[in-house]
Amino acid sequence: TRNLVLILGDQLSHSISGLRHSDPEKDRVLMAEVMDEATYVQHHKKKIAFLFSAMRHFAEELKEKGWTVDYIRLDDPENPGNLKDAIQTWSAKHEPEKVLLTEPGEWRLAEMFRKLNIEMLPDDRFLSTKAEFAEWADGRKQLRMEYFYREIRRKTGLLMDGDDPAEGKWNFDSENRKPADSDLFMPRPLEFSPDAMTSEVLELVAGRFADHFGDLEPFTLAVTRQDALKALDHFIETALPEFGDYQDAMLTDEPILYHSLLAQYLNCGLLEPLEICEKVEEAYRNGKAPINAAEGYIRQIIGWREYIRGIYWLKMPEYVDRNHFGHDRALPGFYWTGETDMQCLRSAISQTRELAYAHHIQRLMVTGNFAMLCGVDPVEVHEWYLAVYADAYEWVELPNTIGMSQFADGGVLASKPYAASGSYINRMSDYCGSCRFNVKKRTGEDACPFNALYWNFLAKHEDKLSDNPRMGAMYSTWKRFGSEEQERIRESAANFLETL
Ligand code: FAD
Ligand code: DLZ
Repeated sequence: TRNLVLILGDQLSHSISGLRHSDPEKDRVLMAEVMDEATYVQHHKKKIAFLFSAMRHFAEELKEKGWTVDYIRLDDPENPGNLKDAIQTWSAKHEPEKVLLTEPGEWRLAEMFRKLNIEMLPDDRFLSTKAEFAEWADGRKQLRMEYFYREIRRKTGLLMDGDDPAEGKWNFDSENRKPADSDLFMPRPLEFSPDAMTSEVLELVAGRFADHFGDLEPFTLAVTRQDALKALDHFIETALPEFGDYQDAMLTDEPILYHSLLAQYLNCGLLEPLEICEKVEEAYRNGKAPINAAEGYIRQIIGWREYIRGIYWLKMPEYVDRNHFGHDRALPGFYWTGETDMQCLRSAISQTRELAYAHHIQRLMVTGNFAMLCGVDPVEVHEWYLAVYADAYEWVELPNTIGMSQFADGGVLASKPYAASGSYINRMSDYCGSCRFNVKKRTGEDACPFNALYWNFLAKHEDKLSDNPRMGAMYSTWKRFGSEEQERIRESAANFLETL
């Protein structure tokens, strides 16, 4: 053997650099299902099953293309348990000239491979490199996604008419904040029946990970590129046109609304960012989707996703320890059970347990917002998000959690905390109508807890937030409450926090 090429669970792309730099005639591929990766946080059962099945299908595709693949299954008696031992044992077996891989998406693994002196090739499945992001960030006072995004629009030519953005504006977000009504004709994502290989994985996961969070079945995710492409086409045809309008909306009985459910395919390599965006642009150019939908969608992928990755590599390893507000409360137990009387949290957490999915506003403005208002330790919040979503990998989850949702980085990523009271949730959802708490009330036992928690949070962190020009109006309102109402709010919040 010349080279031993390691392919990780989130590197399931035929065009990945590790394979491009190798030769099926001379090199062999190593893939391993290992307990360490499956348990370093308690990943959702569906996430583990999804990834193991996608890995097995990918290994088969590689073999069909002529590669020699050593695939170590979790239940293989020789399973080494972790990636380091897998490399060392398989290197001893085959004595390759060198071991190589595409750099991993996570600091922890990158450090481990660096220490082993293994050759790492850049991961070019992104539209910008780490170095380009660092260069863009260098010397800027503020790192705002919007400006980075415009550069990628120019670089890729996506939604550009010559030098100008399509329809004269870079960003149509102001049109994308409509609440939604339940609709019998709402599109549904494509569902895929488990084949024999997936069924075998489901049995394995049921046996080995019974104590992990989440429902394993029904299992309807795609596990091959071919099926992920079908899911992409289906989204573009059925949901993209409304994606923009209802991007921020939440409904109890509609966990997915007009979202694409594509992040898990994109993040493990079954789909590529540019091919998704090109298809979305094509739908727009053919009159099948309006600009606010196409621009809004493309911005999530070439803007937010790339920007988040840039922040991760720019700020790690210290970023994970950021705790701007000094929050130290334990994560409430109901994040694992959904058992709470707050309808919004119950709904978002229950669907997370069932589907390993919640959409962005549920993650940001329900579970994330609540954790920040309660003062939960950001590391506990981070480990929860990393575990419970099928699309979660640290490079994308961590900045979204630490930066965007908890403001624990003190404003590297967001210009102000995404803190909101019950009235935001009421405006954007149908949760409050069926909730035991009254969203209109600020204090008292039956008041929506988000309300007192919100004002209590602002009051508590006045020293850190009141200078922020975007927070000024809220602090003026707080002052207008007067000291008696302020005291009632503090007491209501304290009473509620006692119950957690
Ligand atoms: P859609 O709503 O259809 O959006 C389209 C695509 O845009 C997504 O598939 C995703 O690739 C990309 N995207 C959208 N928003 C973001 C964002 N903020 N950051 C990066 N990419 C984005 N996304 C992950 O992929 N993995 C995570 O682990 C993750 N953790 C998050 C944690 C928190 C606290 C928050 C607030 C957000 C997190 N996100 C994460 C971002 C976003 O919520 C998900 O990408 C999205 O909900 C995935 O569902 P979808 O594919 O239906 O997305
Ligand atoms: C997330 C994950 C899981 C659950 N299991 C494996 C595995 O058994 N083998 C593997 O190679 N990769 C796995 N992964 C993905 C890795 O943890 C991933 O490469 C890092 O999270 C880097 O993004």
